[in-house]
Amino acid sequence: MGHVDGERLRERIAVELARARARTTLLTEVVDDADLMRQHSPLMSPLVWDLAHVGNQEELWLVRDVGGREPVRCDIDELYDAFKQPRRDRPALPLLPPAEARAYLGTVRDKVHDLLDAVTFTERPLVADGFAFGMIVQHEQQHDETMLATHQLRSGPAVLHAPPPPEPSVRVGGEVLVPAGEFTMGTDTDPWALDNERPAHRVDLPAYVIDAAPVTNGEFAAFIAEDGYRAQRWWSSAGWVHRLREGLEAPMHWRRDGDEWSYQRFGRWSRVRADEPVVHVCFYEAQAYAAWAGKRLPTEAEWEKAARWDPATGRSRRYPWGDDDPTEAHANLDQRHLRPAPVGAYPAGVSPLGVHQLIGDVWEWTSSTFDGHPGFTAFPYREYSEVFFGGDYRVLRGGSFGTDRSACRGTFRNWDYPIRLQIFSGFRCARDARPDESHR
Ligand code: AVJ
Ligand code: FE
Repeated sequence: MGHVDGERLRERIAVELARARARTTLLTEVVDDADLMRQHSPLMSPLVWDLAHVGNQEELWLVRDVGGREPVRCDIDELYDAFKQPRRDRPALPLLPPAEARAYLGTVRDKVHDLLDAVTFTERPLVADGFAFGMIVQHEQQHDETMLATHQLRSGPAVLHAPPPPEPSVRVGGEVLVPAGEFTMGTDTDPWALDNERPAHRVDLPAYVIDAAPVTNGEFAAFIAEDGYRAQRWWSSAGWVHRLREGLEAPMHWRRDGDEWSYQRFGRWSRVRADEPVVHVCFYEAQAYAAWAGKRLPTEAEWEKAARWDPATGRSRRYPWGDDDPTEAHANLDQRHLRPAPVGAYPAGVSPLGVHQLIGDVWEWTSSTFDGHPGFTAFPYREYSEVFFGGDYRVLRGGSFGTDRSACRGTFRNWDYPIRLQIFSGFRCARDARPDESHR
């Protein structure tokens, strides 16, 4: 890493750290202390836990590991260890009160700026290309998205505000054929890609067809209207058991208003907008809808080929639109808007094959369980990804309106239990190509 590049990287890291912290601050200053300490759902931590956990991870990885500095405080490591403290138990812990948590984050961040001034981006893997800093930026942004999901679950008057997303400017619908053949999945070169996105490897897929857009509220409402929730034949056996136990009848936060549907978005109720991607559905609901539609969910590899493969060059790109970082024109990211954008609102984000809104708007459930790519090695710690492999987790792709662009790429992988719907989860459908389609 040359001197000039090193300076540019230092600047980029400082900007990204500041952007993450501004978001954390916003999400935790719009509610009062009692609200920060409260658990809004057993699925979520009190916001003040996320807050101090963000600081603690930054201390562990940057201050102590990269910097080799004295601990800021080592009496709280256990409290903020996600593996030692299950979410439902977190409100009962002797957590740092909000003012103390904020002071802690400030002290840690000051030390990180010290460190950033002094660090050389050597070939030591943890610091090469600023990886550890990038990992911590993404960690904070991921918790910010989690805190945003907590905001969606809290009751009371609205405290978050944002302009509406853009209106559609192109007509998008139907399906796109992806021809059979190999493509490169994963990456070796994206400097801040996390361990589970690596290594790059070739995957050969038969021809398939994928929806040009995520499934919309209007489409999902048709499934409800045709009694999709009551017809066991559309549901997997695990899905049906879950649907009965939870009494699922519609996406989370929906309510019937006469003949129509309304939904609650960050404390405000409004009529459900038909052309917006559906959000807050669990994997089982997505799977049932797909079966009803005569389709299925895409595999993770199918999602990634549709998002990254460029038929003109045979190369896999970083994003559907190419290798450039996302801008406002490409995708609905960064909590810039507080809801998914209607289908057709991001023509500049289209993939070479004509698939829209793969990045941003809603996380998309895939049919794949979460596992390492062939040749996976845990880095820098097993607890980020590896301990979740081989479990019951399903992979989600593409990021949501609440995902920051630093934590979103064509290779980025999210995962959760199939019953989860408090995350900003939606989906699109796929199917095998028929012989008459694939030999044109
Ligand atoms: C990748 C979103 C599943 O929030 O559990 C945060 C990210 N890992 N802290 C999560 C994460 C450690 C993770 N997800
Ligand atoms: Fe974490």
